[in-house]
Amino acid sequence: MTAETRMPIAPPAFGRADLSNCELEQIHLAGSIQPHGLLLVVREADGAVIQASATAGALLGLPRGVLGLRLRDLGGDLAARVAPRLIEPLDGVPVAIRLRAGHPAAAYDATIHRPRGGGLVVELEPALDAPEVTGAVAAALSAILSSYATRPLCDEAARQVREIAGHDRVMVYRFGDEGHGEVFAEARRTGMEALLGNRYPASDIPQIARRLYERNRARVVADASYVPVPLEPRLNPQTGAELDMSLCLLRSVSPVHVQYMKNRGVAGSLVLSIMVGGRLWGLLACHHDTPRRVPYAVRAACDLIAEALGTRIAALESFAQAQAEIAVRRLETRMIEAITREGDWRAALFDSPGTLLQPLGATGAALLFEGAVQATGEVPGTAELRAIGAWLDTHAPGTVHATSTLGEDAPALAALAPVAAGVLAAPVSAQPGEWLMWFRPARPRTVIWGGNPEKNVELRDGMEVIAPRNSFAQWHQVVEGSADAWTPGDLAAARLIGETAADVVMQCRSVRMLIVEDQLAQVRRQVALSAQAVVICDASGAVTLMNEAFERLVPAVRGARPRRIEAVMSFFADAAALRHRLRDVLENRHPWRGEVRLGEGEAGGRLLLRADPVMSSPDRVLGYVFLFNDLSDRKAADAARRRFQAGIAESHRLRARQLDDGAVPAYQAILSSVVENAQLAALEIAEGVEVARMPEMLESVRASVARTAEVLEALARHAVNKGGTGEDA
Ligand code: BLA
Repeated sequence: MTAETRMPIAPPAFGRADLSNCELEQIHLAGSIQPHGLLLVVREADGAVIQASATAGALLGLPRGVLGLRLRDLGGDLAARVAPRLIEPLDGVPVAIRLRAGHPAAAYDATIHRPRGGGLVVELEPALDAPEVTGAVAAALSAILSSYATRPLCDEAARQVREIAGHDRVMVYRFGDEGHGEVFAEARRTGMEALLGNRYPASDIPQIARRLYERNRARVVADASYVPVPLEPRLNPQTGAELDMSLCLLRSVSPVHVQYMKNRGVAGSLVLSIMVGGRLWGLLACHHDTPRRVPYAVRAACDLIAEALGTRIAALESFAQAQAEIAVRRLETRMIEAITREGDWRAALFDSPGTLLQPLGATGAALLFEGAVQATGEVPGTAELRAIGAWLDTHAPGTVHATSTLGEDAPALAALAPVAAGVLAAPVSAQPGEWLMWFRPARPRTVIWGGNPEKNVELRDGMEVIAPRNSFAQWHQVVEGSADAWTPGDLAAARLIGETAADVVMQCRSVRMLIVEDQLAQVRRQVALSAQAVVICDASGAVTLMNEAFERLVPAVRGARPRRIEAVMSFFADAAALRHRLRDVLENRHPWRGEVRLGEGEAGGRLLLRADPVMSSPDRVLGYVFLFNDLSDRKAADAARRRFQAGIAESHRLRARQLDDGAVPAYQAILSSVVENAQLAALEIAEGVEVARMPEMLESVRASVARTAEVLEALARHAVNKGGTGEDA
């Protein structure tokens, strides 16, 4: 459970934590110190001590106590040494001063700081002779700088710190993703049991303590069996509140933790924070089997090493990230090349299995894009890949998402664990269902805990009480159904590859848009200039194109520029019936053919309308096409044909009768073939000639037949009048 979900519970005071609230124990309001030193809260206006640890007077040889005394009353050069430092803000790393104090005066290491909430805190620890540390620090720093991998770096740091601090055991304790910790490196006295590799649960170090350790970087417990010395008075008279002891070196530590140390058999500790990128990455924990005070110089030297260690880790992690970035940049170039070469960027990702798998140490990878699925390595089936995509769409839309326990997060997908217990996914577009994903199989593995991680509760007198671990026997836990965790580096690489792919997708789509727009413009020009009258509207009925041929046919639309197809139809007569037809076309997607008449003022012309819905799939309509044919031309042509037929027949009959008179059969045969020829010509004309020109053409043929007949008749008459026979002609 997180601190947030527990917020309604009042945070327990220092030393009053129980199982329900230990995460929130107010450890910075300890109200007490470790007994080997003393703490004074000084009113700066007059230098008077207003709050002090209960034994301060005794330690300084002032049997009546120190409350109300001025700093200058405390003996030695205390006041003189502290005074010059008071011009500093003193709100960060406490300032350390070697000075003398007390009656008789003795040497102390003093640290002064101003806590949040006001006041001046002066802490005194009897001075200890420190070994010369500068040489050791210099050696340690150069060793740290020449390390090129995190583990040997931490081994080296543990060794160097042990050299300087002299504790029996020095561990680099590294925090994992779930807050648990692992002994990542260790230097120990020979003969001691190794703790290297052991894992401890997150609850061993509460979040509130971790936040404190981000500010207070070096902490000492000199003797775990100490009896805390309370501050007197408990509340600061100036603020009326408890003293914020976050930065106090002598702060009494949580009794839960003291018990933990005792359970472990640790009597003295020095713990340093390892900060990487502003976050508590881990701890340098030094344990000693016997009580051990730490001279100021040693603590400072170890603090420096922890600081350098954190910086070096940050550098190495960034280096790993930079390497991933280089690999991804290379991939980007290849994607763009693939577009030019193969017209498809996806080819670059799938041309060899290592391309996608290697940068993330994944065993499988897949791309869901534009409805297609491509995959490499060990991956679930296509339907399952789509199911993962759908799950991501609802649970992590638009973000990089990582899990090493897919089956726990999405129980419906638990069966995929043998190939995909670990999923790392990056979106490649803003479109749902377009993901690049990587997979890792479930890998049963043994986690070695330094004691049963769940045994933080024990029964005392029949009551459940919280208790820090008291069995540190190794406890082996077999973890099943989960994959190796994705590292921040994996996440960074996935994010980069995803972003790169998204860029390429965007670029591709933009290029495609330009090409399609160009093609559209061309087609639009062709349609606009076509002699065939057409109106096109989109699926909603909005007119997207109305060509010139249509405007010539219905000149009234020129000024009106109707925006909807319904409005176009209002230019035709019998609007009510037409609207009914139109609704059937638009709503039921029924094609329709029929005759329409132009409305008033359009000279009553008749048109044949072909209305067709255009479907891209059975349930998706792209729009509608309305083609208009001028029926007045066609009608005129039909009439001309009928006139032609009638005319031909007539001339045939007439002439035939007249020729019969003279009865010259040869003339009759000639006329028959002339008519036959004319009818054939008329057939050709009707098939091949434009409707508009047909009447004219037919008329010319008809006229030609009529003339031929006339000529024939004249000829025949002439022959009869001559009195000769046809045979002679
Ligand atoms: C503090 N617990 C700590 C600290 C460590 C550990 C290193 C920091 C001490 C410091 O910085 O001075 C735990 N120490 C470990 C572990 C190893 C180790 C895991 O050497 C392994 C090798 N502790 C518990 C439980 C609780 C708890 C169950 O085990 C309560 C739920 C509390 N631990 C606890 C508290 C602190 C702490 C409250 C803060 C101590 C303080 O600074 O006041």
